[in-house]
Amino acid sequence: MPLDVAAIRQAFPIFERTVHGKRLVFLDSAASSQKPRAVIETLSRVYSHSYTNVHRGLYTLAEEATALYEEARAKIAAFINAPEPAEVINVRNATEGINLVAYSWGETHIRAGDRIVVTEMEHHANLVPWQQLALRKGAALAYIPVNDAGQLDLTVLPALLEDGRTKIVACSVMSNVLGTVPPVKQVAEMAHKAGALVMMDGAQAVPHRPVDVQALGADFMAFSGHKMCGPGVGVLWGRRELLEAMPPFLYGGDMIRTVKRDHAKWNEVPYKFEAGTPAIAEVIALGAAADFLSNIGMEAIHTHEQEIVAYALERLAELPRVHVLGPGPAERGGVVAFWMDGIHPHDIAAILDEEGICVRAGHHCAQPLHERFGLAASARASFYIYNDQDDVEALVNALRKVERVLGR
Ligand code: C6P
Repeated sequence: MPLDVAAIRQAFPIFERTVHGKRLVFLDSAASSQKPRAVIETLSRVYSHSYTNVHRGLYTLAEEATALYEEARAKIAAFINAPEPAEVINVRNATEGINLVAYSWGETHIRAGDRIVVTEMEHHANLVPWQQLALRKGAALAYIPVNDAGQLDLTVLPALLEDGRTKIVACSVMSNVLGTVPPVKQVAEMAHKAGALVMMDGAQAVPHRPVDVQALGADFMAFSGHKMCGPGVGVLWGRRELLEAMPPFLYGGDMIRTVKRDHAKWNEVPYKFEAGTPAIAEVIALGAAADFLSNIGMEAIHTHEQEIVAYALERLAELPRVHVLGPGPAERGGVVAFWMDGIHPHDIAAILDEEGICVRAGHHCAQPLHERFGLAASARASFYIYNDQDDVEALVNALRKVERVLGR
């Protein structure tokens, strides 16, 4: 194992507790990760020592808080290799980041007759904003399909791009259900040749593997702080020239340069897109989360998750009633969604909970994808830096109990 999981677990206070008298086996980091002491302490330190509003006060404390907030922006920019911190916009969550693009860029660039391309594996957050934009504008919405192995079928893309009607392609860097890591770089190259932009959803990728927005050729990338050991905030990154040309998404304080009775002028990026008081302490703590992950090493985290997911797939194959969605270990991140013959995923989750194991059950905000596989729901185990083979062992043993209790 490339990570010292025992030492990492020590850094997370939550693992000191038990659930139903059992060791906590947390397999739901794809929904939201746990928080290390470094992040919790940063939040506490900011609130007890350095908290004020930012970009407003002229006193020492306000300057300190502003500096910490902007330092965090720079850390987050470095984490995804953004060319400059000003391209990083602090938002509530990945969902808000994508909505920002769909409203701001979308309202000004999408016209009747244009086409927006999404994929069948998108989370609702990178699907519904585009679907609704298409409906508002009278544009077409087209899907890149997912094949039976859970991979994107890119053979349809040239035809969707060649007529020049496609203006943006919305594509996840990693599926939250299949775990699939599609060839987004290739998607971006194809889209750019046809004059289209790419909105990459990095919510499941940025916390788990090195993500370089420049190397991937992204135009926009949204991700969630709460899935990468940070607090409940999100990030939108966009190329500066695009952000400069986009109108604000929300109006109010801080995003403004001058306001007259009948018109207003906007602040520069990124402030133009950060209307109102941001989640100051949380953003600063997200900077601490980026430091925490960088110190472990994103490459090592990725290798660790590949090893653990390969082991999980091998062990789950021992269970005849379990059917795993998605591709083999080489093409997926640390997410394993599955269904069991004749057993509802909610019942699986309930029995696993009795064993102290947290998994998610439902459609995971990816209903069209579940429909594609003829399912209403699935159970999902997702892995992170604090999981090891013992957790997989616990999962497999608990699934045997599910079979004993509920199998007919
Ligand atoms: N997926 C899951 O359990 P927010 O909630 O806005 O921070 O992230 C939305 C989001 C966007 N894209 C992908 C690929 C995601 O997985 C998520 C969040 C969680 O799978 C909660 S639904």
